[in-house]
Amino acid sequence: MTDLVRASGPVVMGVLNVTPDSFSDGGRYADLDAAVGHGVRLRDAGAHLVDIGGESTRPGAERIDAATEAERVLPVIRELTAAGVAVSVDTSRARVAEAALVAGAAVVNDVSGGLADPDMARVVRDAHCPWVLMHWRGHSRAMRELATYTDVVADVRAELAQRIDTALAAGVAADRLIVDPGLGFAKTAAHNWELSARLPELLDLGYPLLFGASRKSYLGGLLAAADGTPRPTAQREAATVATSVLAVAAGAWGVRVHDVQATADALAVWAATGSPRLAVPPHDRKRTQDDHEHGVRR
Ligand code: PMM
Repeated sequence: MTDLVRASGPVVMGVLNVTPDSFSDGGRYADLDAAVGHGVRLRDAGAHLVDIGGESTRPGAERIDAATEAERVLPVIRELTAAGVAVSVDTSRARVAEAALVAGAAVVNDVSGGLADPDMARVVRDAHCPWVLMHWRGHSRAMRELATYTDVVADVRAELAQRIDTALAAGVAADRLIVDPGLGFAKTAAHNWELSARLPELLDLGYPLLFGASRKSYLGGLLAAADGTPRPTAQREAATVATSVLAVAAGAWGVRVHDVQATADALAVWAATGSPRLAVPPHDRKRTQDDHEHGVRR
């Protein structure tokens, strides 16, 4: 596989959740053939990586054991890699990651950024594979109470810097690391918008940045009906595409999305227009932040 971490163009990661309860595509791909078929379609639609997860990280979700998680993801990883599809495993368990790498996964996508399992750094170091370190403060059941920050961007940046330092101290090579702000993980809608508006401050860490906004509930809240009913998950695609283009234009390395075709098409338009970059002067970033705090939609 070419070196994805150093890829210059935006990387599109397609989501393949093999869980019975994932919030957006829950249960639909639990059957092996259906999951493999969907993974191949994601690749054909333009996904550089298909991200396979066996445990729901939905806020409030119950945990499953490692054996169940492995049973869900390993057959799908084996079949997809045999079909030539590049795969990442979405897990925060070292045991599952290790088995997934043996089964053919090329990347570990760890929503806990190494915090959930102290053995993860060893697994990643020995495999010399890319490791997505997402910003995380606790398992799904607890994350709502953990959404308190002094300045969400500065705090997420500092906590990601700690995760990077821990990984490097464990012997993981710097050029294997990718960071992710972890939208929706111990974050309110206002936190997610502020992180989106101030991505350059996270890019300043000097690592490739993965952005995962696809279909998340803060988009449902933004697009809520007049009576406050959130926009249903399946109707958040245009908003997802907008987040993808804006994140990439701000300098993100990649985006993690459910509808790969829609985002790949939008990124093709962005590339054909000369891959324009957003340049947000600091005073404008501050204004965006203030607007969010006062509920102004820009
Ligand atoms: N979000 C989810 C799961 N895994 N991984 C990364 N790196 N970044 C994310 O934002 C992220 C993730 C939750 O969303 P899903 O249920 O649609 O997979």
